[in-house]
Amino acid sequence: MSLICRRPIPKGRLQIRTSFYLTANQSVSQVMVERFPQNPILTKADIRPSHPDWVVECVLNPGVFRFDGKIWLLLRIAERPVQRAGMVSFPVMNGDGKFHIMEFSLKDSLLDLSDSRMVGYNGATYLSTMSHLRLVCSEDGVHFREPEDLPAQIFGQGALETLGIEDCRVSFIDGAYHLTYTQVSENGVGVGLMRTQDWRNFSRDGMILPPHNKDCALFEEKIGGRYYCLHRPSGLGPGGNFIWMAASPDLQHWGRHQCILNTREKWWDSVRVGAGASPIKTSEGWLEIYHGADHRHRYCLGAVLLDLHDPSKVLARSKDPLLEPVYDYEQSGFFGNVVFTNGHIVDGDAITIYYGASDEVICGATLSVEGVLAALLRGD
Ligand code: MAN
Repeated sequence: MSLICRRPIPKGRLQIRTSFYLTANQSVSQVMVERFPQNPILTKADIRPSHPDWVVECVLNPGVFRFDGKIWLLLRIAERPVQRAGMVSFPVMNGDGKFHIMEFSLKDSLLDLSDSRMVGYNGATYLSTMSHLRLVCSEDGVHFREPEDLPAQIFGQGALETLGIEDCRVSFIDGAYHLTYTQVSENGVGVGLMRTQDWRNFSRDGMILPPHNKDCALFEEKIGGRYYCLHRPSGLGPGGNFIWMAASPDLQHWGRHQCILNTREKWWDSVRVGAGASPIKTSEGWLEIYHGADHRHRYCLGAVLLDLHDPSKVLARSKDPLLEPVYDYEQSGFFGNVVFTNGHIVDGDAITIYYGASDEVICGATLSVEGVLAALLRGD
């Protein structure tokens, strides 16, 4: 049994222990997560809006990959028109790719703005911002810029992306980058797939997991002859916001669905769990960094270890979060108390995660594969 000491309040910006325990024999075990001293590394001030009369409200939740000798982030950029006094407005795309602006008076009693991410109106739910994806690259993984020679912006297209595209995971499979991302429209929220080899030409394969579904992370190799993914369906009635696994012969048609990770009542991941980026293959199993949120919408990151040969078997799961919102930029912003990741780079023992903080800025942190595995196997 372990006695859990609550995490110390951080004093500096450099390095803190985010999981800290005293075990029964009084030895101290911990998983060190080192935030980048430069955090946040990207804010909305760094990003030009895609339309002259729009503002960038959030830059968040990047997919991450290596290409052409550099580290790349596929940022989620959330925008809306400059807000007029007394009004709320947001963009919606028509099926033909043209944007139009919806606007309501703040005095309208049918308006519900209780969640900053959404606009409720007369029973319908819209998003308060529209997201697209934007490429930036870096030599050092800390200082990012838009590429000079590649198209940087990817917008939603068609009837299933009229309210935008979000939170893209980038997986490298069979020589091609596979982008699994959230497609949002008035019809619902589902998972789309795009593929590219050169980041110039994309094939759009459409919706691979229908509403309500998001947080789809592909395994980067076949297991027992099949492709696998983690995904997060949810709906009304029995069930919840749990992580599921599915198998596919071709990455487009998914079946053999199984629920593999539930929420834990009264824990930091009591209300929702969702996969981060592609699982990391280790000698002990597939290591997945996932997000969990509680009833206050406080989002933390934890880890789960899945069997190498049958990844539906959960071998171990974090008790305490690996990363939780403790700094100002993680606690306050567009939607505060959120750390959310869907992208990382693995280099030997080092995992560098890139994460959205407070749904507004982008940060980085490093942790050790061995350190996380040791903590999981100890039962921390
Ligand atoms: C959802 C997603 C994420 C977002 C979190 C926190 O899970 O839409 O994009 O970061 O909520 O708001």
